[in-house]
Amino acid sequence: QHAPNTADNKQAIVHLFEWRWADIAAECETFLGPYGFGGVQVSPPNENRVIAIPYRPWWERYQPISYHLNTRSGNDEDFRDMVHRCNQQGVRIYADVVINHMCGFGGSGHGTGGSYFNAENLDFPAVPYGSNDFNNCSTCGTSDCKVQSYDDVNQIRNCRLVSMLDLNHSSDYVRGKIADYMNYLTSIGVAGFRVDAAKHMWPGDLAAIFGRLSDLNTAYFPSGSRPFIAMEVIDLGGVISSSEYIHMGRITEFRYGKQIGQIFRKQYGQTLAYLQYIGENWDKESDNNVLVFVDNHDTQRSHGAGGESILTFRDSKLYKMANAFMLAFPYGFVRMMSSYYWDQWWELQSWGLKDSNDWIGPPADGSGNTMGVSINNKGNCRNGWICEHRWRQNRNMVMFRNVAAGHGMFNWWDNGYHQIAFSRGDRAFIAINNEGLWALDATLQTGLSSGDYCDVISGDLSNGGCTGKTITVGGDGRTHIYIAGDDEVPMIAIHAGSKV
Ligand code: AAO
Repeated sequence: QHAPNTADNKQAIVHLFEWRWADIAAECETFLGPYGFGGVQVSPPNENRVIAIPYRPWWERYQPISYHLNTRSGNDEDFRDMVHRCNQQGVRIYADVVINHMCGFGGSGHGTGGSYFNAENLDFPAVPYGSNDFNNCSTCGTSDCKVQSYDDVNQIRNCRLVSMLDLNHSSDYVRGKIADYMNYLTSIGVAGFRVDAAKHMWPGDLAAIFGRLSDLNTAYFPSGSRPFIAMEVIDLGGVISSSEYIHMGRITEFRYGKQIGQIFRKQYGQTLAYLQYIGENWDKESDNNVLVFVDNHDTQRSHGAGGESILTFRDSKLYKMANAFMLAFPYGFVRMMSSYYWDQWWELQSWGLKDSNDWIGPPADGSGNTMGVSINNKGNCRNGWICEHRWRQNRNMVMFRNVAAGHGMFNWWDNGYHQIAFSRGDRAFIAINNEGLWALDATLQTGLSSGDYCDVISGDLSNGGCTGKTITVGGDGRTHIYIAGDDEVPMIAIHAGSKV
């Protein structure tokens, strides 16, 4: 379904990429609950192949060995404990499910949970799957059984995505095994799924699988609640359209992050003034059908789509502005990215520059165990975890979006270039200045009732006072906004919940 099953109609989730379950549970209690986050997308919880060369890359988790819950993030017990503790805080868990394929072709060994597999004979006894459960090379039709052309629908859906063994989803048995896995997660209390590589599965097969899904666990959700579905479909034009999937749930709208990146980077003559039209009026699926994000775990390392336009934590000023816009603007269900750091190593390939370190896995000890997230007394993450979601500007805009929920965009203003402002009904107001040189200096309609408001970009409302700028709105709803061109974070955001 399209509705995310959040508590209290909360409006945004965060992807805690590669975090351990124990750390996510603690984060729900100490941070995500109090700051109004609706949920967490977690890395794939099922057992995966252990990749030694390169050493323990992040992408090994996209190579399933079984549906046992046992990974570098934790085991079955840890997962259950996390789901329970997060739900207690009104923070939902969304599982990334890798159901298009098993691991890459070739070799044999044991997965992260110790299960044996043979990827030469297509044998996964811990499910169990055998060679009959996979698409064979003749239904695929390419010489090496891999997807070679993204212009061929049959190849995309019946061949192996970068060599990974492609399950035959027309099989009743395979559908049953996948549905059992997803239903197991639901029984624990997850609220829904991010469906990996949905573009590589036939919509009819997915519909059959989703038709077998159970209702959510009534310990946490009203009876009859259906799992939220966000399908990873990269549609930047091409032979497969996201519109083939939207009757089943939301799709990941990759065009959004690409356009946002281009606009804030001022590429191709784009300006912030265009953002007024960024929703469905501009070449994208409608509001209710999309999951939107500035970057994700693929696009931040040039896997997937969007290329050099994508904004990440590495461009922190523009990234904060792009996230703030996304959280302020009424379009789509929002997912924020939370990353770990790695050193990039750019090398020239025949097609252009590539980061040869894009495989590097999460912060880990010498034995490959993922390290816990440590947080200093200022609330910032350390030891390699970036925690974009904890940056004040990002974190406070989540509350802005919750406060503005259900109110449309009004009072749009722009200077024709890189300065914009708008309100969300009478609930919230934001102004952004991406000019660089020129100040935003204007008297604008905020839509808000008169009073003093704390700007949640420069500070926090704390003990009835504001640690940042205070904005005074007059009886006519107007206020004078001044944002210097070289302001460290050139935005102002106020809302009904930030009244001093
Ligand atoms: C690894 C190794 C491989 C090895 C394999 C098996 O890297 O060398 O062969 O193991 O041993 C992740 C990693 C992969 C990794 C895999 C398994 O990214 O590198 O392979 O785990 O460990 C396509 C899919 C999309 C997928 C994306 C990465 O459609 O589903 O590739 N994303 C998900 C996950 C991702 C994961 C998997 C799927 C697999 O989020 O983390 O892979 O479970 C076009 C197509 C897109 C296509 C892209 C990239 O995009 O349209 O569908 O995404 O190409 O191939 C312009 C075009 C745009 C085009 C884009 C390409 O923008 O307009 O259409 O250029 O950049």
